Amino acid sequence: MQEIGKTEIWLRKHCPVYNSATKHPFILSIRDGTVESHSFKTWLAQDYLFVREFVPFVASVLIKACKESDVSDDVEVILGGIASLNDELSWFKKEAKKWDIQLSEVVPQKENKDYCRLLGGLMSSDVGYTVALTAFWAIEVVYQESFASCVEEGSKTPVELKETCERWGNEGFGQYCQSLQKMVDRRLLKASDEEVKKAEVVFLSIVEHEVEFWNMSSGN
Ligand code: HMH
Repeated sequence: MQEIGKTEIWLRKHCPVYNSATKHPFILSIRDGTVESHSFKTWLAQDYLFVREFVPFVASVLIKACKESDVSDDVEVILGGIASLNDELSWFKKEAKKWDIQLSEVVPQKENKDYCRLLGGLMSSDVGYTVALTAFWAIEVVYQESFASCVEEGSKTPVELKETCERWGNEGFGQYCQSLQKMVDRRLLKASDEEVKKAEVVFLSIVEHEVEFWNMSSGN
């Protein structure tokens, strides 16, 4: 029998807040086909700005992995993540054109700025690899699980939003998130109690910021 990892324990323990991120009204409205186009456009524009800030954060995780990780696979997984972010930024530009959004004119909203400030803090060299990696996994897995629910059988996602949902909801992205989760669990096994506690706090904080981020789009 496989032993259950710390991340799985957190997901169970913090199930209500985690579900409020992955089953947020905005996501549910995509899934049931009732989403308003202005909501989707708000999300798209704000997420483009977020992803631009996310790139240096992931780069900082890569640097920590190069310095601290004794497993070379970690570096490869994170580098793969950076490579797909390059593609993702091009995709955002293409998608913005489709929706008539002028990306150069988009102003970050408060929730977005707050989230990017959290990322900025996690880039500090005072934050260890395990904690930074935990944040990285949490950021990716919320999107993966949210959008996967919009492409699963029975979902009524509008056809023009399918490609967006597939970006994060596809199986490959799911496997990538599982790799990240295994990396986190492996690090947590060797971490001090204090470090494990810090990682859990950061996990929760990320999930809460994800809820706020979706709130921007559903106008809550
Ligand atoms: C707010 N969280 C947010 N945006 C994203 N693009 C992701 C997670 C996944 O990369």
